[in-house]
Amino acid sequence: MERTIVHVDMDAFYAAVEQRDNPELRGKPVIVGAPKDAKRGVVSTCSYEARKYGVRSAMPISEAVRLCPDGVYLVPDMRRYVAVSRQIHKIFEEFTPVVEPVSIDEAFLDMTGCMHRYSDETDLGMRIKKRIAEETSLTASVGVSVNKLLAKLASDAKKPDGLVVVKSHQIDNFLFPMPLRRLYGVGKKTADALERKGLRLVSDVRRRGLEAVERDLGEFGRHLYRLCCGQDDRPVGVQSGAKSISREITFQTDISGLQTVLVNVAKLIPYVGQQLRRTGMRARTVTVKIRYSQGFATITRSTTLPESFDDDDTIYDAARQLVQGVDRLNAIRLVGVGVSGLREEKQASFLYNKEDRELTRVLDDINLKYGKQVVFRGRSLERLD
Ligand code: TTP
Ligand code: MG
Repeated sequence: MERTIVHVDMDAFYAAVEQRDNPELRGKPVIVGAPKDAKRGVVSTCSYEARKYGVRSAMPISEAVRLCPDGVYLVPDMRRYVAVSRQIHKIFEEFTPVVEPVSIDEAFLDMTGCMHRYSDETDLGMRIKKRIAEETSLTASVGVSVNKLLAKLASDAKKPDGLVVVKSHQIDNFLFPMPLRRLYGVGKKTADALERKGLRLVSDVRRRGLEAVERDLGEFGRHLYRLCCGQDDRPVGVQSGAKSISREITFQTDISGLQTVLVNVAKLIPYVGQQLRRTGMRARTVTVKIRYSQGFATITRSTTLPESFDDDDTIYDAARQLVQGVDRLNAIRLVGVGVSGLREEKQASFLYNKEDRELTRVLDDINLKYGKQVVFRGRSLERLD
């Protein structure tokens, strides 16, 4: 059966909240991330006025200042953004119980079987936008299509304040001019490699044909071709989002020794843990990955715990035991830590150590504010002995 999937994504989210709450900022380039004179810090987001200057998320503040010296630079105020995030996610629930929150300002809605309430997909999209505007005085961009892949591309296609509907007979027209790097799962490195093979747009892949693409790229080629046909069966649901969260470091010079490996593992864990907590998920499995410099041999070790977790300490304890069980800890080129078996789940309250919970929350808040790990636990400091 054909599905109706909606993707909603707020426009310039943090910056839009700032402009809403301070009318003087409206129409101005607003950069949220760090003060103008900050030595460190990155751009969380910026208003569309600032994007005209080339400012982008994740750019160092210093670079933003160089591009847009007259911008208004603000420190994020997560409390207000989270409050708005709650409001919009509540609105989604008014439309359907099948909601998959993706991030603070974004969600998928499965509206299959509910369409008799609307004259068509455009009507549905307009009503969602209208409810968000009434409730929050903010704009969102909405995409409506037959699956998650297309709905997300559609919501992004006419930002800000966009509404794009892609019906099944429009899929090819919509996708053909799309750069491959915009597709889910095609990262920058992959996109660069594809471009060297003459594949830049969806239409390039489609023209080359499934057989040739599969011959050249194997299993990934088949997957890519499917995406380029706009096929995506992933269901909307809390478990179908990220299946795992991981981080890794590649070293400029190889590392050796248990202590050094553990210090690096400890440095990665706050990133993994923070992302886990931000998505409101809990995990069951911890994985450690080690790549040796010689021949790029890679090993992974995993352990699944009896209880789900979302705290850094549990991840660290499990990772430490896994590393201790590895025979060879020299000439290491890369170390990674990941969690999987994700689900949205409340932990029994007796398992919580309240103070630790509070500490984690404060660390997350600070680190989120600065867009990087500025405060961390002692285990990730190099030992001098
Ligand atoms: P996005 O939806 O990616 O960006 P946006 O809402 O600011 O802009 P638009 O959707 O119109 O392109 O992210 C939502 C919020 O998440 C964003 O307002 C700030 C935060 N964020 C970061 O803190 N760091 C990042 O690198 C990104 C991409 C987002
Ligand atoms: Mg957004």
